[in-house]
Amino acid sequence: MLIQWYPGHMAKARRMLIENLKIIDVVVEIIDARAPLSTRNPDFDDLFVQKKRVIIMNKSDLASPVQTKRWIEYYKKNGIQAIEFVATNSSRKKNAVDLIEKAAEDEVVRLKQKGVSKTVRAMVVGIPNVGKSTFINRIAGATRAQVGDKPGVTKGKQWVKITPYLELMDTPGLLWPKLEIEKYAQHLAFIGSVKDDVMDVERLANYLLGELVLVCKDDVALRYKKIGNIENIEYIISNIESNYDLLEAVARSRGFILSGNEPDTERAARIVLDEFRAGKITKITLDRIEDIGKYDNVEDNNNEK
Ligand SMILES: Nc1nc2c(ncn2[C@@H]2O[C@H](COP(=O)(O)OP(=O)(O)O)[C@@H](O)[C@H]2O)c(=O)[nH]1
Ligand SMILES: [Mg+2]
Repeated sequence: MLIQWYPGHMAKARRMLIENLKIIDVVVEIIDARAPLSTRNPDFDDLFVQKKRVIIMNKSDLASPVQTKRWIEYYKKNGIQAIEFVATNSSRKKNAVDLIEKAAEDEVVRLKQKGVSKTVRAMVVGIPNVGKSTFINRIAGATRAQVGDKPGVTKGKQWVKITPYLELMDTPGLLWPKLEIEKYAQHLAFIGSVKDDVMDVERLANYLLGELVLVCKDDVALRYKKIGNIENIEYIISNIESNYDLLEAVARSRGFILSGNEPDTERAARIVLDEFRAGKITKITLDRIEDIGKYDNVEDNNNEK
């Protein structure tokens, strides 16, 4: 799957981020709860090793609640506090503010004992489209950060006062995901983090259906009835690269038929992607804890060649 990011933008965004790191106390990492592995930049651990960090599992309205809880426990075991979040919904703002303040608490207390009132400075970081701008707007309570995908757009440093002792940088730090791992690239494409016009949408939607059927066949069959009628579905999924049976079943379920009784798989593909991204098929977490390291090895092998 060919995906083109913009190396020039990436280098610049990374430089900006490292520059800004010097003046901040807490790094707020935003990830997409549907893909906690795929939407994390592999450099996070190295870049932020000296910083207090928290993880916001955003878009948790679209993810499996059980899986999100498991991920939060996993991060906690690794010494990072994380919360589930829905940046498009106002109800949990306080959880995020508490989380960030708590991360800097030791330092605040230490300085207080010296008679210094410390203002905690936090920066939001993440890969494109995870909801960084929406999060900042939600926390700041105004439309300060522009929502949309415009990598490389930079402004002067601005701080938004969240509480008397907490300030948030209004420009998020931008990093890129690890696209060399095919599985991660695919998951990013499923959730809409990669522009569809650089990909074959039919192939993409067909792969997505294969992955969904493996995890939650009943939900998929409930939405696209003819998928429930497919025989040998395991065989079809294990040969997903050489057939479009799942996508054709979606087209027939919706009555998307072309002349000659041909299923309109292109139209079906767009519907599947749109409905999945809107959370209409099911709430699903594509990256699971048991997948940690599973695909990284594949990449290591490639490097040795
Ligand atoms: N369903 C859902 N959509 C969200 C959430 N947060 C952000 N979005 C949407 O995701 C898209 C990308 O958000 P944006 O803030 O521009 O991402 P950024 O590139 O990281 O700054 C927008 O369409 C948002 O409305 C969320 O918690 N749930
Ligand atoms: Mg943004």
